[in-house]
Amino acid sequence: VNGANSSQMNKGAEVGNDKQGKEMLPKTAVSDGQWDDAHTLAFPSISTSDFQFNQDIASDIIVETVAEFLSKFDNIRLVLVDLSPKSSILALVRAKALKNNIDASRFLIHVGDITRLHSEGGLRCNAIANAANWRLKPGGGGVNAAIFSAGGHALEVATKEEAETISPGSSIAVQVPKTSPLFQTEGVTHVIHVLGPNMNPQRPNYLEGDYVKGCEVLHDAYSSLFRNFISITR
Ligand code: AR6
Repeated sequence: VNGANSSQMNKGAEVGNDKQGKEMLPKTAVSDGQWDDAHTLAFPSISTSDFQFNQDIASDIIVETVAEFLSKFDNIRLVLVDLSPKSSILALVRAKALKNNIDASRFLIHVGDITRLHSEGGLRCNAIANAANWRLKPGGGGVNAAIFSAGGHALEVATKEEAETISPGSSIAVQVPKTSPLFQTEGVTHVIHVLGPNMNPQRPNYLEGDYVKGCEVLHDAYSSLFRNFISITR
């Protein structure tokens, strides 16, 4: 898609080995300086943990929607984030992004906490995405609990003002209040709540293993997220 050569790409995407010889992902090894003025969206893998969506299928959809989005818009950058260097979704996406020649300077794979990207990861991301629940409620574990906790009460209030609920495959952008620690410490101006497809029988909107519908909803979720991000930057 883009013209990054393989040596550039390897810099940000090298795989090391831990003591057990298992695959380990490095922290993002890309200088952030050139991107200070650029628009950057960090996002977690939607639906692949608590919502139990198949990670291999999800990684195809992530790479496809990212490639499409980056080819349409210049001067923006995307960062896929997960907590563990052993994250299998990060490994899958990294391998497929390399195979598809996605510009590694515009699509980063980052190990860390999405609520501490600047303070701990040295990354400036003006927007972060949340894998939300349909009621847009704080708590419940996963990245949703982390983002609402880091955003503080102000983020909860601002979210409520935007919407009461969200439907699968859609997203809602919320401006982070200036009083929120997420803005003050991390420089995050927007949280974009996304609701992905649910393959967990214990959760609402369960798709009963229907991956035709599930893929459609996950694709819509990322498209909606990226469109919402663009509308923020304009
Ligand atoms: N920073 C970065 N990534 C994280 C963090 C974090 N602080 N915490 C989790 N992840 P999940 P889902 C990764 O379960 O599958 C919630 O309870 C995690 O490793 O948060 O869409 C909501 O209320 C995984 O790769 O979201 C919903 O009810 C990814 O974030 C439900 O879970 C998404 O995992 C949504 O389930």
